[in-house]
Amino acid sequence: MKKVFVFICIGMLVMIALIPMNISAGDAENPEVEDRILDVKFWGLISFPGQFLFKYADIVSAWVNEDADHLEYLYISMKLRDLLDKTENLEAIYDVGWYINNNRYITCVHANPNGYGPFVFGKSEDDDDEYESWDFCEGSFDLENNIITWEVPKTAVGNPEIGSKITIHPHTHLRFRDDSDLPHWDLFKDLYHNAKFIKDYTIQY
Ligand SMILES: [Ca+2]
Ligand SMILES: [Ca+2]
Repeated sequence: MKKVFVFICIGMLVMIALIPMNISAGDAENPEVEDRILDVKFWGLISFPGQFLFKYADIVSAWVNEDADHLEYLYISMKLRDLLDKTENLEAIYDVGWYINNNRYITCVHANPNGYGPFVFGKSEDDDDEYESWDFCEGSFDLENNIITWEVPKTAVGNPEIGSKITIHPHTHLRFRDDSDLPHWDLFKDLYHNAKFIKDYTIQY
């Protein structure tokens, strides 16, 4: 009886060892940030009816991911209620700010009636809201799933070590088009301050 018990214990240990580890890589089902919906606000402050007009600016969630086949990149993603490749009138600005190793970065892309792009990322050299160093990166507008993704080369953000934490802060802004003569005020915003949760992402590779 004792031998049977030992065999069962060994068998259970082997099974546990064979179960793949549940790595907490971010994706649409397991985002680092889950925002509320219907919360695009005038000046970022005032709620209003007619949110259906601005579904393309309404953040649903955001996450960070890595790909074992492309270890050289960090993938930063933002999901909207209804992403459009062209806006009708306003300039839509999609930003995900992030901290890693006490350095402050942001990924950004604009969409307007001419289309979207380019995908860029910036670094704040003095940890304020201004980003001094900008560079282009690859990115995608997945209209089927309403997801924007930036592919940021790790070499451009200090090659973060395994175990480094990233905190992301997604936000969107709508304003008169950059190529118009109207003032470039941020008329409507969706901010992360009312998110349901914000979790850190841990570098896996
Ligand atoms: Ca939202
Ligand atoms: Ca929000």
